[in-house]
Amino acid sequence: MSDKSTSDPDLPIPGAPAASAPSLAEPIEPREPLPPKPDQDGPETVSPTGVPTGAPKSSNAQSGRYLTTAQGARLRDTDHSLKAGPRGPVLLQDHHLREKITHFDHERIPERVVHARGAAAHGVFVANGAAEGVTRAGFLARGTETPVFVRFSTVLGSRGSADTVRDTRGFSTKFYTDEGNYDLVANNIPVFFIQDAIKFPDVIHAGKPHPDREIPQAQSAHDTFWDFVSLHTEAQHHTMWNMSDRGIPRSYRTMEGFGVHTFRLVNAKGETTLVKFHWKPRQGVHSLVWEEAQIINGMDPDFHRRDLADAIEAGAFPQWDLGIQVFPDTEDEMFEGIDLLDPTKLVPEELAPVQIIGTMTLNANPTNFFAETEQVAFHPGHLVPGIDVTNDPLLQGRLFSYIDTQLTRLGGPNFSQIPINRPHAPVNDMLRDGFHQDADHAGVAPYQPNSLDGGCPFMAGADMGAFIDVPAEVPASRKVRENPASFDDHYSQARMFFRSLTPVEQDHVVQAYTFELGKCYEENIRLRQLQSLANIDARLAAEVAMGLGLEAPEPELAVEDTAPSPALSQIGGSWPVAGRIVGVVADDTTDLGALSEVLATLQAEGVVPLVVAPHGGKLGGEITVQRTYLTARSTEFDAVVVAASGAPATDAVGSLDAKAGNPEGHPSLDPRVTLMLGEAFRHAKAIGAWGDGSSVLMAAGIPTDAPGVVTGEAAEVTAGLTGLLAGHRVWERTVAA
Ligand code: HDE
Repeated sequence: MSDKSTSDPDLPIPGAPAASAPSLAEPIEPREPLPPKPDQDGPETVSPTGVPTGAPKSSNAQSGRYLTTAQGARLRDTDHSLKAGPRGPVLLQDHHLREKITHFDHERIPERVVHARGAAAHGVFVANGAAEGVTRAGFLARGTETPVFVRFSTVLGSRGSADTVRDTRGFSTKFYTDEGNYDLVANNIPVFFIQDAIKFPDVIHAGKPHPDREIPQAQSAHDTFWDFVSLHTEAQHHTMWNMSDRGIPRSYRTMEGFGVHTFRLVNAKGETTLVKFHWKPRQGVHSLVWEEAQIINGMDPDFHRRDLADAIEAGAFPQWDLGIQVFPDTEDEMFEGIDLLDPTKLVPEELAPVQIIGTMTLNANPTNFFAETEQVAFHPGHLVPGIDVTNDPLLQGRLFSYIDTQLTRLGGPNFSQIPINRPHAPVNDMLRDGFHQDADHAGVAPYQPNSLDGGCPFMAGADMGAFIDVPAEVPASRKVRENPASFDDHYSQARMFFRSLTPVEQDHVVQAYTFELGKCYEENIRLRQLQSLANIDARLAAEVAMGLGLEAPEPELAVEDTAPSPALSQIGGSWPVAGRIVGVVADDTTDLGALSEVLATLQAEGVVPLVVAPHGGKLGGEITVQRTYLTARSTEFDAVVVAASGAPATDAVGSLDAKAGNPEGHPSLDPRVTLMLGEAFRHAKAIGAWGDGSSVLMAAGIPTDAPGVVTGEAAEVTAGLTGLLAGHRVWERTVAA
């Protein structure tokens, strides 16, 4: 057969209308993608709870009226494979079947090797201008608004692990600035386990599940972790933070964030300053208690993820102030005897106050978890003019690691073209081709210099907003594999941290070490860790040793005493109550008028009341029940309050007789309610009851005159509760307070 039969455009097609054929002489111009067809522009996109997401309609493929293949062909059937007769074999030619299954087979990408479990949100950062004198970064100029995307995470667990495990938390922020993306890849703990990046695989191998059985998941309470940190004592300071309440935050919204390393800022005159970055939550810094964290891991492993998304959806937008501690850029890079290049050391705020340079508000949930939260790629080397790195050996190693990991995780070098990673500043690079290339690069000369593409692009001069590496001196030295002597002190700041905590926080630290070492099988490991504790604080070592049934060792070296830093304690102060959650236990006999008033008063304060009742639906056909005795657990609430029963007038308030005033007993007397109250009491939460609701407290063994328990008229009770919520917990109630 002649080739002419298929390729000659002039060949007449029988029955076809005569038309002028297009010229095929030149390649056609690339064109913009077509707008969506009307039937692909579906209904408004909404969140799982029905709130409009604001995402463009056409971005949600499922909303289009007709299902199509990936090539846009409409489908008549997606439920049956193409077969040779209803009982016949399936035909290989069924493209839709193969496309659907093949795509599904490849839906998973490798999870992050660390920080696999996370949740994220969009927001905006507004600079107050206080940093203008020390940096020329445009996004830190007064009044500049910069879109941000923030991802919070745990470190050790897999993607599907529980949120409230004892662990460090990641706090990564991508600022889409006009001068390029700036990533502040931070943690909720201001120091790190190791001083040199070369140790990172070691510490992570030790913290991850044991390679033989792959247990335990998302925990440090096992032999290999404590083996590493007791042998590698520079980890003791970070570990002390993990054992404190910081290891179990109440919410991502109530965490501080720390850049950990010292960075170098450069101002418009080229002058440099050393800084440490801090995020300060306006919601306060609050934690869970350990028993509560463990219950939540079973009841609601998505606790932190849900909390962040719910708060944003409810309009309780979390906010953080960004601050810097500023140090002179001296030759020795030391401040008040603290080596600023040692990432196991912090600088107490009492020595260098945190100066606020702007505020971040998280105000939108991601539309698609995979596209945004999973595919976002942070990198401490994503810097903008005015912010540079220092020689901290941990930071230097990170600068290599983050691109390298994305090559595997996101399947090639073009991950910055994924929408969530795209800079908002114009990009004009000469990077070409590679897997998942999304750009349709024009021109013929992606090299520099060139004379074919008009010599473009040009290089920006120093005064044109270009990034300039600070020409910092590199001291003449020999090549060595060693640390400076100032890195040798592994204990003085662990001691300072422990001694800066209040007694109740110290008690939590003792309990945490006793729990974690109690989970280790090897006695040698427990003894070695006790030795480190003895070097840090004799009482700490003695109390943990007592819990383990071991002898506390004597300190083996003299550790310098430094002044405590009260700023390191989380307890004390009064915080906004907006976004805190109160469980309101009611039933079918509850006076709906009083109940509505309580709910309205709490809502007016920004508190989120959730009605807990014996059954779902509505109470009295009016008030929506959000939780039942079956679905509620104390851990979801910051406070619990019990409504009065609608029984005849009663003298039950304050009475010790649980049934007084109501011969049948209060209808909320249910073991699940008394469990809820008992837990709330043990976990130092505010508790209230109005009218004969106090009989339910008493049945749960809760003294109505205990600290943090308010009874009386409904109005007094709600006022009392909101006051208590502002302090987060009623620590006076706990043993060690
Ligand atoms: Fe990371 N870290 N890290 N890290 N890190 C990663 O990058 C690494 C360190 C931190 O939400 C990985 O994209 C090395 C300190 C956060 O996507 C990886 C060293 C701090 C996140 C990596 C460190 C962090 C990561 C894994 C020692 C606090 C989550 C996936 C030199 C200042 C980012 C990825 C997100 C993620 C390497 C130490 C914070 C493998 C080699 C110190 C918040 O590249």
